[in-house]
Amino acid sequence: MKARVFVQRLIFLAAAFGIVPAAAAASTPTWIFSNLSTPARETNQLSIFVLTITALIFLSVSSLLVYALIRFRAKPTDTTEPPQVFGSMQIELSWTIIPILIIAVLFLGTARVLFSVQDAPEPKNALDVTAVGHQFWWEFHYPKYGVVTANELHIPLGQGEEGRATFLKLTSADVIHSFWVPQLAGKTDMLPNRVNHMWIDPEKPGVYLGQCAQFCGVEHAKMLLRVYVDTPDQFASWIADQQKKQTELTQAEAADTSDAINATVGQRVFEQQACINCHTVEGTVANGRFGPDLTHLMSRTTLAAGALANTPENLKAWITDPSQFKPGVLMPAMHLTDRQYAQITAYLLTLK
Ligand code: HEC
Ligand SMILES: [Cu+2]
Repeated sequence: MKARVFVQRLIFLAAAFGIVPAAAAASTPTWIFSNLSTPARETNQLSIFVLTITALIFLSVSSLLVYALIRFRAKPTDTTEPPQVFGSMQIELSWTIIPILIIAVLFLGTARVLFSVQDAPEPKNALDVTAVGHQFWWEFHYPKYGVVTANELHIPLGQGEEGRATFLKLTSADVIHSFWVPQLAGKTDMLPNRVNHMWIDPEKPGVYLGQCAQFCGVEHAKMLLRVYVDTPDQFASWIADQQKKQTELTQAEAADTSDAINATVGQRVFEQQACINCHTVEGTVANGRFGPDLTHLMSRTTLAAGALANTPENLKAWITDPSQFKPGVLMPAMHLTDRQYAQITAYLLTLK
């Protein structure tokens, strides 16, 4: 074999066994072996433990195999079959007992982590959040604060003196989704008519990226998830902002028929369309529940579950024809005029 072919095959093997993808993934924010929360850390330690044991088994079996292949290979001088061995109590006992012991160790180690993560008592000061999966976006409720938001979850720092863990109830409004933010915890499915639980206690403020981890339809790949871990002060002010309601149109404004492109006219146009049957803007007549809550749309950095950045141009393009960004999305193009879209956009931009 020529050296080049050999090197090519080596590279192919490395790629196939995940070395190259793993090296590339190690630098991304969704790398599963970097963990910044207790459940993720415990799961990670367990997986390293299991990997070590299985790697040792692999190494000893493969080196014994290679040794036997070389040591006992047929020699040109061999004319008869080597001696045949039938049945050996010692060998059979050892290859039964050793694997049982190994399995017992793996089982006990796994059960310990499983129970310590699953049965962790909820601290008194914990934050409760209910997360609902939708095709193809996330809804978040903060029952104690009366706050509802979408796609970008804000939670407080989980560790340290003022740390507050977040306890999540997970469910789905339609099909099965799965909540997965690798640096914070393992994935947990969101099932219709069932509530699953998980908790996270992030140790560093910042943005953590996640993704729906259960194929849920055509736009599954664009069901991205952002978790903002705030300092206690940031979190308190975020909650205070989210609790604010938007203003209703006065009777005069609602009766106004001007065609200007501004927020007031935009609100009137928005409220005359089916938008309000699917979206809520707290404090106004818009109270639809099928799509994301838009009350504080401008507090989010992305639109449509991370599909695009939340800029005025993107916002207008999105409401004009959502399927250009997410083909198969459950929000229809409303076939309004360009002026109407500009008016609605002017209104949406005020939803701070
Ligand atoms: C049939 C229900 C329906 C109607 C009508 C509808 N939408 Fe939507 N809308 C949705 C759904 C569902 C999504 C989530 C799409 C996704 O991310 O997959 C959405 C997403 C959005 C978003 C992005 C929200 C976010 O948090 O990122 C905006 C903005 C929006 N819609 C505005 C509008 C406006 C303005 C109208 C009226 C012109 C409208 N929608 C009409 C269902 C609807
Ligand atoms: Cu999903």
